[in-house]
Amino acid sequence: MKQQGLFENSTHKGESLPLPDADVTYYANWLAGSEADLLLRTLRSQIKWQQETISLYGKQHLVPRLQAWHGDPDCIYQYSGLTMQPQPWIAPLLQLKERCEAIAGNAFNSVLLNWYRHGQDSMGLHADDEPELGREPVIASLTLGAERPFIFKHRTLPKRHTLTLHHGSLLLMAGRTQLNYLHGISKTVKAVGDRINLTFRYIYPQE
Ligand SMILES: O=C(O)CCC(=O)C(=O)O
Ligand SMILES: [Mn+2]
Repeated sequence: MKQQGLFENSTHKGESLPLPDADVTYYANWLAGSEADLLLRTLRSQIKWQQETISLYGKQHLVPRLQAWHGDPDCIYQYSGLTMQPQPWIAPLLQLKERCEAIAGNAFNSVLLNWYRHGQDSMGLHADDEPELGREPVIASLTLGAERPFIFKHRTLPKRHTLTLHHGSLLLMAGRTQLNYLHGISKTVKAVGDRINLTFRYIYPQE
């Protein structure tokens, strides 16, 4: 018998990815093309995009993409020595948050936005496993714009899986995905357009 995934009750058709020790569901056409186009234009202009500097092994590096962090006022997110204070919700983000909550069956209180301006913008392999996300976080990841390969790499097994994330698609990562896999977006020399990714998250307040 097929195992019941966390997200199978949705009216959208999701595809469960063949990843052992993980729970990942992909909705290729979560948003209609016209809606995704409008959102891409809206977010390019309405978000206060910033290029952060992070410190790695004592050296300062510009993050190879633009970012923004929005959420409830107490949602402070820390990674790579950066402390991100949330910008308030704006209407398009709040509406998306509610739709992600409905399909994921999980509450979100924050969203990280990444704008990959061209093929030289990227995100190194990592897991979303910071303590404030809890042990088995549910993360809803919306892609707008250019298609880029999204890589999953198992932490201990020789298992890699690459998925091309479509304009308007939603990727839900849950269960033990972050414990067992790293994920990322590589640079490419191909001429690719820009891409915005939004990851809705639930941040637990830290003492
Ligand atoms: O751009 C993506 O699809 C991935 C973004 C991501 O992994 C993150 O924001 O933690
Ligand atoms: Mn991530």
